[in-house]
Amino acid sequence: MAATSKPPDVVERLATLAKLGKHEGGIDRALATPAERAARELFVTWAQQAQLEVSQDRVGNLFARRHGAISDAKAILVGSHLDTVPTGGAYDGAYGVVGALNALDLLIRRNIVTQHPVEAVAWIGEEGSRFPLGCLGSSTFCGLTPEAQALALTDENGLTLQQALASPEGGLIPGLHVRQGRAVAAYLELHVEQGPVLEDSGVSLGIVTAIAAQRRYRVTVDGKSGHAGTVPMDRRSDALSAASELFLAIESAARSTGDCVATVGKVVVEPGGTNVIPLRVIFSLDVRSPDESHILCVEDALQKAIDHTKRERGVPAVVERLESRPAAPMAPPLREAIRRAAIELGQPAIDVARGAGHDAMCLARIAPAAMIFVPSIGGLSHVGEERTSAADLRLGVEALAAAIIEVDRTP
Ligand code: HGY
Ligand code: MN
Ligand code: MN
Repeated sequence: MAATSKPPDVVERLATLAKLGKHEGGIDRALATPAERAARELFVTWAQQAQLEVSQDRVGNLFARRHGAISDAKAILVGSHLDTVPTGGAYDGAYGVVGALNALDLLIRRNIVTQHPVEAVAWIGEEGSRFPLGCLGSSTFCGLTPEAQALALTDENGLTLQQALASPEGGLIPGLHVRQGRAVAAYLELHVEQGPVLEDSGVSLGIVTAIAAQRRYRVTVDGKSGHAGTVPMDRRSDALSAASELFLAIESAARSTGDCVATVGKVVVEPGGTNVIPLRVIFSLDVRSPDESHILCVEDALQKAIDHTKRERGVPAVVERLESRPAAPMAPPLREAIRRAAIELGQPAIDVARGAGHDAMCLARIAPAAMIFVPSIGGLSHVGEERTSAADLRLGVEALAAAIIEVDRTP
């Protein structure tokens, strides 16, 4: 492609993306909604501008391929996700997708031909905000989630992923080549750190050492309803009071392990009347640790607390495990390739171990994977205030392009 137009700027593209799903509390781009579909369409438009070969798999993951010198070589995949949490920021996920497209654009403009094909990727449904499985697109691509199981997942309105992907306003993008197969030589993901380590250290590039193990659950607590004004306190089986005991047991167990983080992020109280004793509470639980045995400690503590509330309050509870991802060490040869790339750019880079989950933890199960972080201002993420400086955003794209070249040379 003759590089006539000016190179796309990652800051401008992210500002364009950030308008999709924008509301006063941040950005909401849940999978297969019109805003998230519009973001996927932008990916296709930008990929076609760079004359990359666009394809889409059956669950909606998007790929933009640049051929390499060795046509039948496995591809180097470089990507992240375009969906967000309900109050997301402009950078979590989107930065890695735009960064991948812009890094490929840099290679094209500089006439740098890689041996391997390189594909920019937009994974669907990484956040698990609408369908109850995180890394939905990448885990299906990697064969960790059977495609039929993914398509059968239902949202809170009982709509299946398959039905959502069939909807004209939020579903699959029509007319794209259907991507088959999952031959991957290596995977790179550029992401904002979502924590304070880089900012505290004054270094702009982070090389991820490993991604923590993560488990997600749904807990259903069943009590007895009744009139708020007439049932004496000693004759209640209040589902919300019982659930509150479980919340505190989870918190103290996580604290006691020293490195676990446990979060009850969503609580539904039924029937939800101000003068009705709660009949049922359904809550989400997200537990992570670099050491999977510590997650089991929290699971055990929760079960003990459930046994206690059943005995003492007559309120039983059931735990469903929705997702379990082992810790994912990042591939040392790729980490060294990123380190060499940083040196070429004359930039310091430090190792960072982080708790956020990423699509890289799925790709790491089928190929060598590695991640590059840039600083998050104030360590903030999953909030509308998520920020990263323009200089760091641009540096990350240069580092990603240099890392692709280094990885391409790594046997
Ligand atoms: O939950 C996570 O760590 C990721 O943002 N999905
Ligand atoms: Mn996220
Ligand atoms: Mn993310």
